[in-house]
Amino acid sequence: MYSFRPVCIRILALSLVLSCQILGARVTPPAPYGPTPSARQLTWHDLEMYAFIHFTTTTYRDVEWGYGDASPDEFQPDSLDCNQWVSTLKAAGMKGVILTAKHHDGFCLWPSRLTDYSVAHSSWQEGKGDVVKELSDAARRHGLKFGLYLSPWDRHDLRYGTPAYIDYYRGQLQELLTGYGPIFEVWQDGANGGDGYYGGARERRKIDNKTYYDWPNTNQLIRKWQPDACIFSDGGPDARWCGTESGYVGDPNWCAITRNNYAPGIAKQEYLQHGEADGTDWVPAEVDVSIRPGWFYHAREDQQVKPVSKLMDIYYKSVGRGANLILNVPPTKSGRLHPTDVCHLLAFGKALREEFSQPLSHKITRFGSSNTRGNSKRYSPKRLTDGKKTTYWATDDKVCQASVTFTFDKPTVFNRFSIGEYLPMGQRVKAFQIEIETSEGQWTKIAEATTIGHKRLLRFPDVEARNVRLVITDSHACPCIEHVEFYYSPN
Ligand code: FUL
Repeated sequence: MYSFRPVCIRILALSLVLSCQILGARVTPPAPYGPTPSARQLTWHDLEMYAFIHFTTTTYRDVEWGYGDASPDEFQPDSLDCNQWVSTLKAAGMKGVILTAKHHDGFCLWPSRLTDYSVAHSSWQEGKGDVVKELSDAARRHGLKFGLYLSPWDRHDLRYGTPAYIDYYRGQLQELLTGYGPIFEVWQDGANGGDGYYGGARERRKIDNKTYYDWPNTNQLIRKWQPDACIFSDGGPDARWCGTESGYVGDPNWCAITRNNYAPGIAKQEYLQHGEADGTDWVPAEVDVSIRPGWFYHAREDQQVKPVSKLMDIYYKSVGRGANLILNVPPTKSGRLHPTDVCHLLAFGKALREEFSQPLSHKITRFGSSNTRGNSKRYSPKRLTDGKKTTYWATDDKVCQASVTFTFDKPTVFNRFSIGEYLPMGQRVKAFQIEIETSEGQWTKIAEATTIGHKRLLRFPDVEARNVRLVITDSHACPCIEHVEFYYSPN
């Protein structure tokens, strides 16, 4: 007798096998190349841009590095308004804010129980003020992440240079990292100028950058108190200095370095600007730059606030080269941001929104590729524009040169391009270019670049084309590209 059930089961099994193949379940993912980011670093990459706030007694002395002898009473922000800071920063597109809780002058912006050199010993708000609390609360209210800078160099404290100071520094970190909610980044400055007040000694103190601070143990404590915080310094461990304070990271920019050669104060600038293609550790670059010439507010610099065009240039040379950008905005003596800084920041936010306001990938009707991993849908070039952070276009192993052709529904004008690698597979691409097909059927290069990493942004004059090609010209291993986007910017 004809049995219907086994046939059904066979058909079911066959269609399961077929759909598995079509969906690419059988195709193995590429192997990661080199070091890869931790979960906390992946979250950090997505922040892209946040602000720095430099504020302390130094603001009132009109200098950059306070000597450490200012009286706590000199700190008098009579109209402190952290809400104004944060709402301005948010409108500028910042995703977080990092405060100098203590700069080199040693004055603490929170009521530390471990020193009498703090807001608690100032006549400001009768010793009841706490800038760390005000800013962390304001940041959270506006949905911005909060981070802290605690200067290792302390020109005020008598203990500086002795082992007792390290206990003090760690005790301060504990107060800050356990008392103010989640912290996304801890900033360790490598600057160490030597001379200072040091409890009245007024002398030059030299420490050995490599051994004095015992960073490995301090960093373990930071991990204990704030496991999700990224630690920034000249050598990481999580994010590195970009080797300059002028507002750019090198090109190429590799996320890897060989970490053990660097620590706060131990930096090779040229090396940190580019990272190392074959570095052993994932330590991506952060670009620190101020909106003014100095890090602290000086009225004499009111005419030198960076204009939007310069801020945009910095953005393309930091975020647009796969780094994060930390833009410093120093409050004035009153405790508010200066109107010029506010005006430039708001205009910058508007310009950024305009820059990326017209994405065009939804107009792409056809995707072709010279190679797709295992011919699988899972790694298809369509993944480049699906808006998902977990999918990517990949090629077969050993295919390190490959292209994707995008066909728009009609000839389309664009002048910006964004591309990002799928970072859990490491940083792979060394060089790529964008080409358009001319009306004569020729392919012409319109832009080229080196590394990609989290994001690469390209600006070029308007071009019009229906067929556009992304060509990966060189890669350490088969490329794994997470997104591409085309934009038309009116700017
Ligand atoms: C430098 C410091 O010396 C500056 O004052 C500022 O804090 C800057 C962000 O880092 O190394």
